[in-house]
Parts: sequence; structure tokens; C-alpha cells
Amino acid sequence: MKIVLATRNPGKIAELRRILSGFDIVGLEEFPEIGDVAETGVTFEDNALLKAHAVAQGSGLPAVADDSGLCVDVLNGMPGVFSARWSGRHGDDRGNLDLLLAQVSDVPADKLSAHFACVAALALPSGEQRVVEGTLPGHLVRAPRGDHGFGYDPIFVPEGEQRTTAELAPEEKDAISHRGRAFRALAPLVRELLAT
Ligand code: ITT
Repeated sequence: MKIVLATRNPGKIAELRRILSGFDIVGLEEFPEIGDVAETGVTFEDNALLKAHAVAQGSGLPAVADDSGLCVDVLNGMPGVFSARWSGRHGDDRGNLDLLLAQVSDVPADKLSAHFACVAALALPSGEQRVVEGTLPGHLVRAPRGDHGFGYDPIFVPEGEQRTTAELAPEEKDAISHRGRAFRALAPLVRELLAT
């Protein structure tokens, strides 16, 4: 059965098409009648469920959504759910990253701990839902490095790594990432729910 990928973020789409390669995935471009979903929740889970249910209702098909972000300890977990619009402009990856670097410019390098978080949600048109979270701990670096990935990848080094997630090969990032962890854990729940 087809599953709709309820995201418009090209960086996520590329990663999720790899991570969910065993599924019959269709993109939102096949449902032009479905508009943007307002992310009014205060948690990743709230927003992932809002997106998954809106797309499941709009398409009449099972839908999976991702709500994710970067949580910086010294900023009390911000930008968190605001990661995509931290600079004030949704999807402005470079502006978001530059603002974040400015906000931590006085913080000692050994106090730049952070983690990526991703909530993966599945919703069926019937209203059934499943939710799983994945995280990737690490720290920030001040000088952006690497050309892969998207968003804050050039300034995030995972625990146990020297390279930023933008310097990892795409498959290396998938193997450890918050998104890889969340969606690999969601996959058996999707199979189970679709089989019933
Ligand atoms: P959709 O709602 O259409 O899925 P979005 O970009 O608005 O797209 P989110 O609200 O979940 O999605 O925001 C995710 C933001 O968090 C993303 O734009 C990046 O700034 C950041 N982010 C999440 N995962 C990331 C990753 O793997 N690498 C780098 N930045 C990431």
C-alpha cells in the first residue's frame, strides 16, 4: 500500500526516501489540494501528529511525518521546535545557522553540547496513529564544515565523531541520525498496522 511522506523539506525527503526504501512512498506533490499544515504544537510530537493526520485525512492514505530540530543545552533546548524558522523565515537554513552561531558566540567550546531530535509519526485515515522518537547527541562547532545534509548539519558533530554531520556520507548519517533511528523504529509499526 502507498504511504504519503508528509513533508516539504527537500533535505528530509532525500533522507526519508533512503531510510524508508522498502515502502511504496509517494510525495506531497501528488496531492496539490493539501495545503501547508500550521505547526502550532509546542512539542515535536504535537507537530509530527498534526502533519501526519492532516495528510492522512487529505489524501485518504496512511501518512508519515517528521518533526525535528536541534536542541542546544546552553539555550535551554532552543531552537527546538522552532529550528526551521529560527531566523524568522521558514526554511532559511543559512540564516538559521548564522543566528544560532551568533547566539553562542561567547559560549566556551566545551559548553556547546546539543542534540538533534526527530519524532516520526504515522497516521491512518481511520485516525489510528503511532509515534516514535530518535535522538542524536553531540556538540556544536563554530566554523561550518561539509556539503552534505541540510539545516544545521555543517555545525553539528555527533558524539564519538570528529566530522560534522554535513561531512558524513549520506548513508553514514542515516545509520546514526535521529531521523534514521526514529524511522527505523517506526517501520515495523507501520507494517504491523497496515497488515491489520
Ligand atoms: P516539514 O514540516 O515540511 O517536514 P520543516 O523543515 O518545516 O519541514 P520541521 O518543522 O520539523 O520541518 O523543522 C526541521 C528543522 O530542524 C530543519 O529545517 C532544520 O533546520 C532542523 N533539522 C532537523 N533535522 C535536521 C538534520 O538532520 N540536519 C540538520 N538540521 C536538521
